[in-house]
Amino acid sequence: MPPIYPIIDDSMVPFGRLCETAEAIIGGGAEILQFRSKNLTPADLLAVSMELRRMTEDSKVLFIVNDRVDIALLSSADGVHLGQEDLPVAEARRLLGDERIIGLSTHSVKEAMEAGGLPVDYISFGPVYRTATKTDARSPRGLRELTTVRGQVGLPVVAIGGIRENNCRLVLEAGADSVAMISDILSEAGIREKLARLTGRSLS
Ligand code: 3NM
Repeated sequence: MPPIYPIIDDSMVPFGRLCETAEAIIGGGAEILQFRSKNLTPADLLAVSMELRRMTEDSKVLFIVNDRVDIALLSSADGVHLGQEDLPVAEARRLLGDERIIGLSTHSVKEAMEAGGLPVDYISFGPVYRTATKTDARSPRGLRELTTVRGQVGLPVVAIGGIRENNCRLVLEAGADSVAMISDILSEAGIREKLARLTGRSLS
């Protein structure tokens, strides 16, 4: 699992700037990119996903679609990230086959341990810190619970929720294999430079 896991959320990026945002994230050295949309029509969601697939493929970046197994398949994404209320993982796996990546959101030690018995490739765990990005996010779990999850679950753990450039090292040290970030990456100009600092990639 790449240590930095950027997510483009269409509630934070105007429709017309989704692709240039992806370009900056890829140009900064990201190795994985998730597209999360709660607002687009299925037609727009597919069109944007196909374009992001094209861009990520050219750069050998893994492309993950949030929630939507159909869009992941139609856009030839590398995988899908599912929430607890999305399609059951076993059914998603039937549609996606064995090669594609499935990630599953978890929000407690119990959910994380249950995921250990499911056909998923990684779990996310969060919110680690308070976040305003996910309106229905639970209360923060903190680093100690993250470390417990790390110790109990054999799958790669992607920490999420309130993670920023200035606290991501602590989260990785607490046991996360990867840190997912939305607002800290998307909320300011200089996305390419931020990614380059996070990934340790020097820009030419
Ligand atoms: N899932 P930011 S927290 C999409 O707890 C999402 O599963 C969460 O955004 C979870 O990096 C979250 O801006 C929002 O805090 C993360």
